[in-house]
Amino acid sequence: MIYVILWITGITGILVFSTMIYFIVKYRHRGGVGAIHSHGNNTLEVVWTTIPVLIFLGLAIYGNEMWGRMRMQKAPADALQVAVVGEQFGWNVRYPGPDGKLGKMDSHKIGKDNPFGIDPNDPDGRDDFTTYNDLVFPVNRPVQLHLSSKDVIHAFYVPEFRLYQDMVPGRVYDFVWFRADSVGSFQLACNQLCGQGHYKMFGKLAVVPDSEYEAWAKGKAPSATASLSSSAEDVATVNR
Ligand SMILES: [Cu+2]
Repeated sequence: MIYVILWITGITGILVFSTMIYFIVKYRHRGGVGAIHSHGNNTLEVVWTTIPVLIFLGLAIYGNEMWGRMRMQKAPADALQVAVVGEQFGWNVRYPGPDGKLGKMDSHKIGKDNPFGIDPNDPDGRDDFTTYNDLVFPVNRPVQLHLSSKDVIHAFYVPEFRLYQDMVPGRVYDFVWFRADSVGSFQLACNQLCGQGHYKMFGKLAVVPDSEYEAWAKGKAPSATASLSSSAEDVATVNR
């Protein structure tokens, strides 16, 4: 799409600038030649309005089609499932435990005390663990994200991944997935102006070899949000 747009704008630019230079030379000031007064030309106005409208409409339909196709590409079945929930001003992150299954998220259950909207009785979630502003991903392994927000609109943005997705409260976005192909340290930035602390809303993000990821995950205690406690009070202390 970028190349299509580059061609259209490139050709338009060349045509416009050639015409402009031609006119500048042809209608330059010469002694004894008076200026012509023009009140415009309705036919020309209609033509040069209609053409861009059609081009923009075409690009919008084309872009929507491409976006639809991108979203149709489902994450591979072995993708690591990770939930990320934005809040003012930080990132709640939830990883599956040894069973490899992430507790189901329900946007209706998301609240101050339950940022992930997890049902405490869901057995898949019992061994999940959580972090705050700390993300570790294994290299060369697909990662499927479950994105949401607790309060206002935030956006998951990692420029190096070419990955950007707004997170609107009340919705869980689970079509975003990626495969990082080299190790490194990156920053997860919030890309929606979400309040006074927006500037400091960033997460530490590391892409590491698989074994290093496994060791890191093993060292994390299971989140008690997923434990037997269903009292909101207990859940709150755990997620802080
Ligand atoms: Cu934010």
